[in-house]
Amino acid sequence: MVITQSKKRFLDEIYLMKDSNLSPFVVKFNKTLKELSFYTKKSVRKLSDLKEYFYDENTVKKILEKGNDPEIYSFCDIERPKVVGELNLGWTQINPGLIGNEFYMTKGHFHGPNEAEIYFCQEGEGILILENQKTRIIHPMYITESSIAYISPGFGHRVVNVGKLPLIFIAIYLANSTHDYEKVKREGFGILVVRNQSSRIPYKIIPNPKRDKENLSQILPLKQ
Ligand code: M6P
Ligand code: ZN
Repeated sequence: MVITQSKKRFLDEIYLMKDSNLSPFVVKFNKTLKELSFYTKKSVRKLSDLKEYFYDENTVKKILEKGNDPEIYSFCDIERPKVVGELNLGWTQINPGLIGNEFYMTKGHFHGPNEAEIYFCQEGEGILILENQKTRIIHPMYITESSIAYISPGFGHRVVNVGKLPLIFIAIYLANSTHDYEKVKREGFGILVVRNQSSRIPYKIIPNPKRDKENLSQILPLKQ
């Protein structure tokens, strides 16, 4: 059966009219367990899940061949029904570490063209990579405790932990949004965030050599 957009919208509205579907709630971050006090889904991403995402494929291979598979990040989501008007809540912890010269990071993804998101950084230090899907312009943003980032629709996003401690952030996104990983898996983002041993600042941003020349992105200065 084909459900048209207007039928879907109508069904969503019916859903939202039912009070029983909309019980409000408060959730707490449990510092000891390092997770939310309740969630509908918990995911752990290890190096083996991110094989295609780190630049230095040889180092990835060597680490895995030695039988190591470090946890890069984990996240808990409270997933609400996929209807217009509902929001999901995500909590993510990225561990500190490096694969070759590249810092631990999320896979990163693109949502649909009309789907925004908000990230709230609770602790740690990171770079939020935002890439405009149409223009390919890269907007790198420095985030730390209490930073709140608005991710406009159409911007792919990845978080990189450049600190010595875990980086924790909260995400609020549309419950009916879609996550597209294929594009990131294929070509990565336009920049890499790598260790910088010759400066007081321990990281630097470099263009992603895997992007072919025609697809090179314009990189804006880091927004503090
Ligand atoms: C945040 C949100 C989630 C996302 C998660 C991990 O919690 O943006 O939607 O799934 O981070 O990031 P990724 O999906 O890129 O692995
Ligand atoms: Zn997202």
